[in-house]
Amino acid sequence: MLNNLKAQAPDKILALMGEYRADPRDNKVDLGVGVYKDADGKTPIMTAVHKAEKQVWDSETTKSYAGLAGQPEFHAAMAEMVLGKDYPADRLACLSTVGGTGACRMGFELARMASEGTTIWVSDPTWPNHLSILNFMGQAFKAYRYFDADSRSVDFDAMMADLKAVKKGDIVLLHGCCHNPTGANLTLDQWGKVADLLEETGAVPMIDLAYQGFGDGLEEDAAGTRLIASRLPEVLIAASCSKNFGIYRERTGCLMVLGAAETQGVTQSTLSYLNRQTYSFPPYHGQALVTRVLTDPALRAEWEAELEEVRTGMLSLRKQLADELRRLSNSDRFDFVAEHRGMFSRLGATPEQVAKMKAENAIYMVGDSRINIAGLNEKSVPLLARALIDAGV
Ligand code: PLP
Ligand code: TYF
Repeated sequence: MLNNLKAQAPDKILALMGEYRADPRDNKVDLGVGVYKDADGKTPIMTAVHKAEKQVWDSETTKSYAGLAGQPEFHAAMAEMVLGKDYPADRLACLSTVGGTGACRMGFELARMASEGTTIWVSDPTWPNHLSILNFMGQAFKAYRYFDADSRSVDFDAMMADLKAVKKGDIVLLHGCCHNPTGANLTLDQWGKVADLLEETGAVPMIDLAYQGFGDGLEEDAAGTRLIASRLPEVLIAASCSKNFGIYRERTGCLMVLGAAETQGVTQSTLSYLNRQTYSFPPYHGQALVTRVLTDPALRAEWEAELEEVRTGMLSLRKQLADELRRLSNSDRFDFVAEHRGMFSRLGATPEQVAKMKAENAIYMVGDSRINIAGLNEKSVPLLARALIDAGV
């Protein structure tokens, strides 16, 4: 039986992580996998999260099974964070999932059950896992143009032109903020135009929100999602807690589904069913941590301050890199680095240039020239800038 299996191509981002670890050079710079790192290259446990963890440890009296769909208090806290205090609870169904990846997967599964023959529209480019999951599911999908390679910004006209072809019941997958892999994002005005188009066509938005708090701020990063949620009758939101709470390995995420109040009950039971068919109960620990952090005022304030530090730290690295590249290139062609938001920027280097920087400068970035800004520090910014210019980017 097992000899029927074919080797699967490894995840390129995770493979790069392994390659970096094996590199003996001590000047190496890791700009690969999307994990936040401080100036010392560490991925710390946030102090508010650590305190919440102690509280959970002190107060927890059982490890018996908990909710199949997850914990209602986690759902309420997440809904409030993502949708705002006045979110429509009577129209909302929630599912705790195995990370944001699990939320994406369950969202795709729900779409497939609810909308026969649906096509899922994804940005070109998008997070490679979206594509690999859709391929694995045998789910039909199409790409819409998103990124203008010359300006390294959103090609909004092209995006809208492609999305004109969506049909009623199709799903349009949007990155809520901090687009992965490009770093280029929609303005609020553009979100409004996307909402108009979705209203006209009857397509259903699905928003992947994996970096809330990493772009312009916790509230600001939810603005596009909230606009869509206020305008469209049905919306899917796949939220991840991995980055903004720094709890990557706890595998914590939430799929939120907004619909008519009459469909809320069946939607909620379908979500529970999806968890049950896949792994039964979702991981509990991360939900408990996030709930405590979001609902305890002191922990919340501490977490928000820490998250803000992470966000502004990445912004100042962006500015430093853009300034350095402006100086070295004697041009403004790298100014987009300071315009982009979130952990990532796609720099526009060719695969050959990316390989050259890895070989000659020990700088690791994803093959499409996506860099993780948080992998930089004050010392490595000038090294990257120099390497980019020397490689002819
Ligand atoms: N969606 C996007 C766009 C991502 O970049 C990520 C990765 O971090 C995720 C979803 C989900 O991450 P996780 O499953 O670790 O929560
Ligand atoms: O894009 C990234 O780097 C993050 C982390 O299979 C990640 O989203 C990368 C690959 C993967 C899962 C998570």
